[in-house]
Amino acid sequence: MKPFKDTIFALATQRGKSGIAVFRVSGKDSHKLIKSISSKKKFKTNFSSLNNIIDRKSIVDQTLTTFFKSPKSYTGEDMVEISCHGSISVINKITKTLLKKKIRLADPGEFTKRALMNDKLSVLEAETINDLVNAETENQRKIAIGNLSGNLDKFINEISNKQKKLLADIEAIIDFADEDLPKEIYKSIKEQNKNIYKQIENIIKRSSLSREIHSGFIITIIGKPNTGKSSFINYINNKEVSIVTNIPGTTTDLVSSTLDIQGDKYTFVDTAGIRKYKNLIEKIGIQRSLESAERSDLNIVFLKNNEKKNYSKIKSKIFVKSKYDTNKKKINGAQSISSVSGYGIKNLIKTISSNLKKKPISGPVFSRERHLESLNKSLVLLKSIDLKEIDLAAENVRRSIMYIDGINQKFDIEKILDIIFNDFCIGK
Ligand SMILES: Nc1nc2c(ncn2[C@@H]2O[C@H](COP(=O)(O)OP(=O)(O)OP(=O)(O)O)[C@@H](O)[C@H]2O)c(=O)[nH]1
Ligand SMILES: [Mg+2]
Repeated sequence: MKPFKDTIFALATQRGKSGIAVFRVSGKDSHKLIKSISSKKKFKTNFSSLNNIIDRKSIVDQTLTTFFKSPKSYTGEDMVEISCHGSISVINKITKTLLKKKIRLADPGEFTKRALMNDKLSVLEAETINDLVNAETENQRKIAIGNLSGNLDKFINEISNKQKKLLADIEAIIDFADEDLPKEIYKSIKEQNKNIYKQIENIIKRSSLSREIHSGFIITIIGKPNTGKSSFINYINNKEVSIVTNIPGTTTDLVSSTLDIQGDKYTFVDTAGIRKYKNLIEKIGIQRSLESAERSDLNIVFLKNNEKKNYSKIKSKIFVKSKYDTNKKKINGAQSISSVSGYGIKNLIKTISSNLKKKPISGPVFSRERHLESLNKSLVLLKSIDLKEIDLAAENVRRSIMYIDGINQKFDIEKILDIIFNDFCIGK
């Protein structure tokens, strides 16, 4: 473990009024520090106890304090967690009390960085923790918690070991060219290579799908003025997101709202719609509607009558006619809804999600650009391997190993020599 010089602290919970708030302290002075500001003078390791935080002999707050002894803590260092009452004044006072002790405020992610440096977490696990903290929907959470169990590292190590075996076999051809090598070795090398790059291809495919889960789907609402676009947005959000009036042209700018529908993230964008404009505000609003429609995954077009042909240039769309409660006349190819009675809205949501929903993803996925770039580079190298140019083939495998190992940052080319002699029976 590499010891860090200073001791850091941070509020681990959101700043604001809440039942409790939690402070974290990490570093070699944690134990000394907590004793110097506590009513308790002895802290049993990894045990929570009732403890008054004291500043200049007066009680700041009654807390639950836990001391974690290195290396059995999140960061691997000595750590303290203080669960205090969650008021702004308590949070401020404890912050001041801690700052007087010459420990410093932690940088963003510094606890996890220390955990990483102290080998409590792998690079991939540290990245996943961030995904878990930022997960907004059920599917994002599922992916992050699945990845936290170390299965990304397992995947990388498995691919890396297969690549090293492949390299060992290729190097055997180079090093022992004059000796009797089994004829099947060329076939075996090709098969091994194909097996590796297929695995990489699959995980890249799965990971791209997971990125959609991360960023979610964008759905833009367009249509003539007064067709009930904003009322629909307010109905599904169950609150006044957009202004609704009977004046045509009420909505002028884009109004976004995000919903979790069956575990997926959907961002609905209410717009001014697409129509003739009378002034500059309307012109800009309509321009923005078109831009939003262009970048969205699905567009919902609210119809007044049967003006479907006006929207022939709009990609992936479904048509809707609202106000069913007052006008039951249906339009062919459009779903009827009402934002007053709720008629047809469940069905419309079903249509939207079945249009967009991808198969649920199982198994490890890589969510970061850094990972996907390395996987892609490694894939290109492996696919280019030609055993007629054996030296170049070996070099390509070596470089592809570098990219794969770079994902969880361990690179040990020496191991390959061991594999040649342990795993391959030369001279037999
Ligand atoms: N009865 C009934 N009235 C509705 C329904 N949806 C909207 N309205 C009314 O229709 C009028 C226009 O509704 P909005 O939701 O503002 O329509 P919009 O398409 O957003 O209009 P713009 O923003 O002007 O483009 C308002 O008076 C709403 O109360 C509905 O389902 N039933
Ligand atoms: Mg509107």
